Amino acid sequence: MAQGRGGATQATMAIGLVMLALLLLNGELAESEQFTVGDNHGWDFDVINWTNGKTFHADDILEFKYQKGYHNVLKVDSNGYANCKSDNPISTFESGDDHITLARGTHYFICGISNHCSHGNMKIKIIAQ
Ligand SMILES: *[C@@H]1O[C@H](CO)[C@@H](O)[C@H](O)[C@H]1NC(C)=O
Ligand SMILES: [Cu+2]
Repeated sequence: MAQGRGGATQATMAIGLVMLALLLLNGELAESEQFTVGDNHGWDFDVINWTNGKTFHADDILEFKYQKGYHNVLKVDSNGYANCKSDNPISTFESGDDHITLARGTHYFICGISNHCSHGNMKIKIIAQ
């Protein structure tokens, strides 16, 4: 009796461990990551290629650090991104230290100040998996 229960418990634990391993392999238990956009340069000119080689996931957090008033962060649609249109953003951030949590999908951010987007490459496209 005691032996039978012990066996069942061990089997349950083994199954549990296998499931845990599968979840870990799948990245399901991975904690959300925080990225400082532009790394040490922050949200600044020529940030456009900062995303190269990075993988983003839903619930990751982007931190945009910049001098308040000198830059801002506009979340725009694909057209706004392609044409650096700052007149109709989805949302506007301008604290100088903005934290944006990514939903799954494609996100576009540009700087809406002067011609920083069109002439300064201050734009990023983020695909959150
Ligand atoms: C970004 O990468 C593209 C393609 O490699 C390159 O042509 C462009 O000059 C880069 N832009 C900046 C600002 O680094
Ligand atoms: Cu700017």
